[in-house]
Amino acid sequence: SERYNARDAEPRWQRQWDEQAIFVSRNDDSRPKYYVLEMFPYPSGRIHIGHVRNYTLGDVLARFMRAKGYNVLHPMGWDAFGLPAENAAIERKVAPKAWTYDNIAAMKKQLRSIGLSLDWSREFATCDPSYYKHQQKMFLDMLAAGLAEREKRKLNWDPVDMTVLANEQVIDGRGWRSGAVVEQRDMSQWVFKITKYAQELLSALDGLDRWPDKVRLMQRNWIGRSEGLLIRFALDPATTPEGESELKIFTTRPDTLFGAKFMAISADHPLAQAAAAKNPKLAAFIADIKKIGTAQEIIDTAEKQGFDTGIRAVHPFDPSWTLPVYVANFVLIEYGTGAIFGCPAHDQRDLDFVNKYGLGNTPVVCPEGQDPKSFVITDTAYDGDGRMINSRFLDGMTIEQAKEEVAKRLESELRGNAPVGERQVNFRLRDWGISRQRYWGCPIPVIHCPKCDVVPVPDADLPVVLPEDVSFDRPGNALDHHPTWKHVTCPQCGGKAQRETDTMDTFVDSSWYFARFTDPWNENAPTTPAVANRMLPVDQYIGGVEHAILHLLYSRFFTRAMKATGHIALDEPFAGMFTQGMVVHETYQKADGSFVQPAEVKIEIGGNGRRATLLGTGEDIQIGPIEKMSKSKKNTVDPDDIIATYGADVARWFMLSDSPPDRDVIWSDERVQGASRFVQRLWRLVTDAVELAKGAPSARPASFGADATALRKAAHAALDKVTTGIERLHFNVCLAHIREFANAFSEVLQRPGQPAPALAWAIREASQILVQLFSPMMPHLAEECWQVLFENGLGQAGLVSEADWPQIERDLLVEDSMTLVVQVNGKKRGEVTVATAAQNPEIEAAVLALDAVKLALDGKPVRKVIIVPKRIVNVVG
Ligand code: ANZ
Ligand code: ZN
Repeated sequence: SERYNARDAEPRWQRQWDEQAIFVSRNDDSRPKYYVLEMFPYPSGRIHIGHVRNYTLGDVLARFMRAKGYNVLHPMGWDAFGLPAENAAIERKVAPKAWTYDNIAAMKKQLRSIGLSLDWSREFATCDPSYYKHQQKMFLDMLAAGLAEREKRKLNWDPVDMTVLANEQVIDGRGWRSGAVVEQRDMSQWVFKITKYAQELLSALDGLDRWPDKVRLMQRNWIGRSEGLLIRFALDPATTPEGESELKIFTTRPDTLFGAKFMAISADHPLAQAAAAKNPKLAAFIADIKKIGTAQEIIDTAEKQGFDTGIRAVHPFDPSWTLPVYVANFVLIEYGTGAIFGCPAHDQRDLDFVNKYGLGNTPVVCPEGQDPKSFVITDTAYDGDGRMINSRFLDGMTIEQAKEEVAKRLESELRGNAPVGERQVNFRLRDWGISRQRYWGCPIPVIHCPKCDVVPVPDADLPVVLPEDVSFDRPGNALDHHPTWKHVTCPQCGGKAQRETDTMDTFVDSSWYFARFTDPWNENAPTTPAVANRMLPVDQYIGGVEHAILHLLYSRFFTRAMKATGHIALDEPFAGMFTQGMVVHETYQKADGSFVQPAEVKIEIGGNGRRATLLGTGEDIQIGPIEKMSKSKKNTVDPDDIIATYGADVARWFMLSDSPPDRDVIWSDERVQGASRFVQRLWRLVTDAVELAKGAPSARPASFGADATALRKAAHAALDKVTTGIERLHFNVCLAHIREFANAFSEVLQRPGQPAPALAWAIREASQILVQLFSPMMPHLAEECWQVLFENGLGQAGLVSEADWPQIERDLLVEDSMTLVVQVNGKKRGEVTVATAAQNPEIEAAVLALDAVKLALDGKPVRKVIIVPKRIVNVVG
């Protein structure tokens, strides 16, 4: 038969799916719903291979669930705001809007060529005014509900991108996009009150049992709940600036109070400011350490530095005991009270600090089994379990008992009218700052009036549309530079006023797009609650683990905010979450260190392993480590090239084979070629089967011979395993079962002679099952095969993409043989396979006939044979 021609078949089937609109999901469909969503792409200009993996994973599930009879929602759109569009405008003088929509058109064409079962009728881009109009409305709803606020605070300023960044977007003290060292600035900005939901966002993680544990753990850590005690330390008046009398600290280790050696406050603490007013050296120190970023990583790795303010604090359990108060660079203003007491023996930062300033340490927790007298701390703090020592009334207690005792005593002790200690729960999570000083984003719909302050844009004036006549001839925010856009009259007093020129963080756009997909046609509201509540949550969300914190946490918050403002009636947007691995590739380098693309390299496998040379020149190429595909390392492959050369089905099959979907997959040309050969093999297999099964009876035979039964068993076993494999997203395992079944099937087909009618019927059944099994992974090939079956009177009319998933005949899954371990005198000597129905005398005979058993008995008589049903046979000699 002829070779399967993907280049001809793939576009043909894609057109047919489109014309028949089979992947369009209707909101009035009464079947149970299943919502599959992959993280929507940023329209950078080209689909990369990671997208192909991401969307293929979702597509397999979507196609499978459709075959299982669900009303599948599988939409696609564009996360279209963001900085690259502005950079393109600056570098190439193209308008951000034109650049973005051109990219969308190009990428949409690429996505179509992958053969995804997407409902394009719901497509939108977040930069469409018809989308962001609703986002602006929700912002105003949140403002009214106290979930959005204007706040003045220290902000992460990215000096290269000239914008504010959220804490989440500062990685190792640098902007996540620009890589520039982030500066701290005092600015007013808009925040979403995500902290109002801190506890709820934390508690609800327990219920997300179809999320990866590691993602839940990352969110837990990010939210960072800790239980502790707020303690008011009195300050010695003789040492303290006017107007200050106490220092409030937050501690999670009140048990270690008797090990305290110093107090430390943040450079931004009011007490530090007060002390610096009269102390120029301290002021200089403060200015110096403020240059460092507030990112946790920077603080953790920077050398500990402090400056003694001269102020002395009084120990809460001993009025004659005072502690020096330092300004220190490792205390954050944003956390707790911006002040701590330091217990060096049990906290590494504190220990590094005292070792530098010679303040000493006293251990107060002694590990079980250690002699307190010989327990000394030098360079490593002890943060483990143990009993209290050197701690007066706490001595001998466990840490937990001591914490409780200290809390109780300080809670009941009053100074002024207030207790000295107060239990408190603290969260690391900060409110989400959303103001960005950028043009290409969703305008924040408020107006600043000199008389009325902040005035919301009236609903009737939404959307606040981005102007298109902007210029990027100077750095900063093009919206702010626009000659007229920001000048408006105040909706309240009619006086002169100015629009807010900040736009929203693009993470806002992606925090609710999944909800918009449920009814993107609603012009009057972000969602149609009845529809959204029925179609949500997303049953399976798929995307990269790089979004484990930012996007997933924001979406969980935003869903709650939408609930609070009446747009939706659920809390959790994503019932199932799957984080896929990356596509990685070897790197190739010339002798001068420059990287070359895989397509330029020829690999030969010789006696000394693999050798690489440059195509054309033949110059030696160094094969480097396997790394994430990146432009700089030139180890990328272009999906367009792969699809043009091999077809989409091969790319899809390759993406799913070898590695579990949550692990990295190594791109390998050899294996892609292997996938390509497998496509041809399947095609041949089906066309061969058609020839042999042509005369098959249409009615199911009353009985099947051994050969027909064996084939049917193989087909239904594969069906069973692939079904559960897809349900569990174990796609690589499914592929292995399909290969195994294809092998067994082709053996049957190679037998000489024309098959008897019952076997012919079984061959037809097996062909149908096989084609359906691989149809979620290789849908084009499957359509082509399905059509051939139908044209030869062996299959069903219509598209395989619309066929019901085959029914498993459970009777055929029963194993008819079993394998038992054979032991002689308790030692394993081999295995025996017998019929499941075999009786003990039969099993015994089979075992004693084994050479390995005779050898082990070495002529000794058999005294007894013990049979553990279905598992072990032990021969005692
Ligand atoms: C005394 C102490 C003794 C502490 C000890 C720890 C160990 P988590 O668990 O993350 O909540 N801390 C409090 N506020 C701080 C701030 N603004 N900047 C830097 N550090 C701060 O951490 C709570 C602990 O971190 C607190 O408990 C405090 O140090 C420190 F053996 O108090 B601890
Ligand atoms: Zn006004």
